[in-house]
Amino acid sequence: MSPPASAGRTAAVALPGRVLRADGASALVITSRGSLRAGSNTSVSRQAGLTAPPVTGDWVTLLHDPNSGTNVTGILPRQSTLVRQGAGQATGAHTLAANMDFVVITQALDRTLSLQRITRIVVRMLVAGWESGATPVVVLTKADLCSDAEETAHALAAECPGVEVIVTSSETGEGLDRLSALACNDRTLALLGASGAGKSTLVNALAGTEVQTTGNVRVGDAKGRHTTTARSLVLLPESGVLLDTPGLRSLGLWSGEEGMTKTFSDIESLAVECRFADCRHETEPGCAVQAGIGGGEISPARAESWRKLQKELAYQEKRKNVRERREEDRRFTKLYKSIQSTNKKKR
Ligand SMILES: Nc1nc2c(ncn2[C@@H]2O[C@H](COP(=O)(O)OP(=O)(O)O)[C@@H](O)[C@H]2O)c(=O)[nH]1
Ligand SMILES: [Mg+2]
Ligand SMILES: [Zn+2]
Repeated sequence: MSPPASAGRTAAVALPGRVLRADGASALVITSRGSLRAGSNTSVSRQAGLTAPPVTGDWVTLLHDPNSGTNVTGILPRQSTLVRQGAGQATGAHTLAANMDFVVITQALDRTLSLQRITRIVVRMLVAGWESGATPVVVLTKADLCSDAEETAHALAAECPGVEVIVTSSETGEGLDRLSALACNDRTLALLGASGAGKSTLVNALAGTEVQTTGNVRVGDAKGRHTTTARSLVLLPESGVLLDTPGLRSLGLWSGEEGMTKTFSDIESLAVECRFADCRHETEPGCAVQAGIGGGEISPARAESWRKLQKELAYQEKRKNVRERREEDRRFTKLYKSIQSTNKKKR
C-alpha cells in the first residue's frame, strides 16, 4: 500500500530488486529504477520485520521513498545459500552469498601441486558447494602456465564424480565459452577459491571489461594478495550474473551433511557395508571402504579427505551445540532477571 501523494510530494513505492553488494548497514540493490543504496539496519527495516541484513545475491523488497530514502523491507526465500564458519573470533555462521545456480570452484594450475593436494583443496570446496544447494563446478585456471593441464583435469575429474571440470586460461581465452554457457538463461555463478586463483581475471574476461581489480601474485610464494575486498554481483553483457568473492584464507565448513553425501556418495554407500557400525575405516576388519581402496575403486586421497572432513564436521557440530546451550542460558538469565525486577516493582 502506498501512502497518498499529497501536493508537491512523491509517493513512496515498493520495489523488488537484487542485492549487488551488502555491507550490513546498507545494500546496493539493482532495481527497475537503477541501482539504489538501501538501508538495512534502519527503523523502517525493523518495523517491516527484517531481522538480519541481506547478503549479496539476495532478492529483496524495498520501500523507495523520495523523501525519507530507500530501505530494505524484506528478503525473499533463498534458493541456495553459501555459508562458511566465521573466521577468527566470529565463530558463527557467515553467509557469503545467496541464490546462485553454480558455485565455481577455482584452482590455479601455475603452482606445481600434486594431484593429491589439489584434490584435498577442491573436495573441501565441493562439500561447501553442494551444501549450498547450488551445483558445484570445478575450474582449473591459468592453463597457459601449465604443460599438462588436460591431464590434471582428467585425473581430477575422476576424484570428483558427477562434477564438471573445466580448464581455462584468461590469457588465451581457453575454456571461457564453457563458463559463458553455464551463465545462459541469466543464471548466477559464484566464484570460490583462494586468493590469486584468477577469479577476478575470469570475471573481467567474461564481462569483456575491467570490472574487478586484479592482483599481481607476489613473486616467490605465488600467493595472491587480497585485491577483491567485497563480494559483488557483476551482470554479464549477454546473459548471466557473476559473483566474485575475495579469496578465503580458509573455508571453515559450517555444516555439511548434504554436501558430504553428494561429494562422497560412492564412499558413503560402501561405508554402510562395513562390519562394525562404528567403523573408523582405518584398520578394522571387514571395512568395506578399505576394501574399496584396496580394489582401486576409491582413491586413498579422497578417502582421507572424507575421513578428515567427517571429523571436522563432527567437531563443528559439538561446538554448535555448546554455543546453542550457552545462548539458551543467556536467554534464561535475562528472562529470570526481568521477572525478578518486575516482581520487585510490584512489591
Ligand atoms: N598467465 C595467467 N595469469 C593469470 C590468469 N588468470 C589470472 N592470472 C593472474 O593471476 C593473478 C591473480 O589474479 P586475480 O584475478 O586477481 O585472482 P583472484 O584473487 O582469484 O581474484 C593476476 O596477476 C592475474 O593477472 C591466466 O589465465 N593466465
Ligand atoms: Mg579477486
Ligand atoms: Zn569401514
